[in-house]
Amino acid sequence: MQKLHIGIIDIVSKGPTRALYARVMNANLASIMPQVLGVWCRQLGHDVTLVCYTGFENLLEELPSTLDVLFIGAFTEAAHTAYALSNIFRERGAITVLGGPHARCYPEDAQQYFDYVLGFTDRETLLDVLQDCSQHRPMGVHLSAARQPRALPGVRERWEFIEPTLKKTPVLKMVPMIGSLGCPYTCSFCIDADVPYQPMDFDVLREDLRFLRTQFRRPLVAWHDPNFGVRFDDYLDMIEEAVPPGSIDFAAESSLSLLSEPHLKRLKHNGFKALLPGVESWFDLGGKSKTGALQGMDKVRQISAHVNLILKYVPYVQTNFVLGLDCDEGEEPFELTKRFLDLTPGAFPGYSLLTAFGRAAALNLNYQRARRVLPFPFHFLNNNQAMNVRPRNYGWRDFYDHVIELTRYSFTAKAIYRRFSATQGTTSRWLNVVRAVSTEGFGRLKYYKEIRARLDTDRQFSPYFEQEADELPAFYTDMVRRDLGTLWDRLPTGSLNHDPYGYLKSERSATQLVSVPLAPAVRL
Ligand code: B12
Ligand code: SF4
Repeated sequence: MQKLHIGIIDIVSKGPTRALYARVMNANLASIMPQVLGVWCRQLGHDVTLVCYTGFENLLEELPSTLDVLFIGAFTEAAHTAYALSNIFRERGAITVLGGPHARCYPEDAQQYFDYVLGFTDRETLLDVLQDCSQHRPMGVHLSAARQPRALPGVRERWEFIEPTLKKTPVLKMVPMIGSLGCPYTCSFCIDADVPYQPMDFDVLREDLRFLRTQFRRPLVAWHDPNFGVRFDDYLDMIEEAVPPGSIDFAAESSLSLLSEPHLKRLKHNGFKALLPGVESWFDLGGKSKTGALQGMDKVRQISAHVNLILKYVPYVQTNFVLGLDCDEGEEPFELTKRFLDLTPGAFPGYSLLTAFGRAAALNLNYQRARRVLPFPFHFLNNNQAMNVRPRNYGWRDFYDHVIELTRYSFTAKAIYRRFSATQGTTSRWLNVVRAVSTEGFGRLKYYKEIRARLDTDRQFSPYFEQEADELPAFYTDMVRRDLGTLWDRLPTGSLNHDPYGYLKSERSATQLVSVPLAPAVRL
């Protein structure tokens, strides 16, 4: 194969920004797969330029103007940024390829704007693309490996891409690692519910941890595993064999069911500084949090006691909740979350508005069948700027009133102070304060209030939310225009809109699927 000039963009910012928080945090959101592709492409003898787009770069200057192929990794919230970039680089003669969460969730939409759209991607999938390497327009080709790759290049091999990315952030430098793919649990709302669990190569992980200690005085590793610690002892044995206890700081997403007290002791001993367990709901998903059939206030008490126990061992804990689930009704779920905050002042609450990300989960077919999916542009699908599923048990005004009240309660001066006092460690304490007073706490409260006010005052809002009109309120179009900056002019015609029922339409010919209940189960 001839030597190709390959560009890779890892989009972690929807558009240009100057925000201080973005300067500190965005490079820490870098994804693993774009770096993996960079390693594989170089191993195949190609010339690679990788840019992690944090919102501060001029991509047209940083990437060569004569690329043969451009790979873009994007979340759905960055789909329009990716579409505009594809448009620009296609005009310059490049073949464009999209991968990442957006490609997995909305392939049929992305195919209109890319030559290739990739689902699961292994070395062979990459080879197929590079060998074919031709224009597929107007509809791109959708390719996916049969399963997740068995192995991925580790930190040492990805270092040539990790190092320049981390140079972009002045203080906190998180190295992305992954110890497993898939998950043995099958929570029906999750993109990994059908993906078999597989550990990555322990020898590579061990070597990577040792290597990191040669690069930093005290490295900080963010595990990107969907559920870290499923084979708990194997992973902790590996860490203990690799490095002296506590010489590396770790952050991970783990389900509560994995965080028993003996496990917490071992995590503390080995430098785990941040954990992000999912609570999701007080009325469902008990399997994930090991609360079984417990519901309501009983579940609040049990989870609160568990999270307070975690906080004794791990300084930073974020508990994740989904707002607007079908099992929720009335003010009780919101009130229960407030009681949880009272009982667990040290935990930072992460709230997500229920969002159906296209093909992410079979459960989304149920929402589509019930015609409950709204066509909010991808730009707003990041779990907070829009909720694209009409709530089953709430009117929109009522729902936003509850969300506003809960957000306000979570970030009052009193709540911030209580969180500060109940948290150990300077970094954890101040990180909680910064998150509360920046876009995440105060920022979202202001935004939700604006949405709620417009439901009463903006004549375009209510009909759109009630699915009586398709016309996107100008408020949202203006926001995309502002956020995309100069990329707005390069958006392909019609690409602001997508078919929110694309998944259902493509599945219609297949056997009628049975309704998927919101209950987790464990696959052996
Ligand atoms: C780790 C993780 C994070 C980490 C790291 C993010 C990152 N930049 O990688 C953190 C905590 C920072 C994070 C943040 C967010 N996340 Co997140 N996250 C995950 C998680 C748990 C694992 C993803 C992962 O790395 N898997 C391992 C990789 C190797 O596997 P994979 O993702 O399946 O990728 C395969 C293919 O897609 C492909 N591929 C992947 N990338 C690329 C890139 C290219 C160029 C190519 C060709 C191929 C390719 O190859 C891989 C191997 O087959 C998933 C949930 C899950 N269970 O998957 C959610 C998930 C990806 N996150 C999600 C969301 C919504 C977010 C946030 C918007 C949340 C928020 N409100 O802040 C932010 C956005 C951050 C950003 N813009 O970068 C959604 C994405 C939905 C969507 N369609 O956009 C998911 C699916 C969870 C969900 N709600 O269902 N997240
Ligand atoms: S525990 Fe459930 S939500 Fe978490 S990664 Fe596994 S399947 Fe997904």
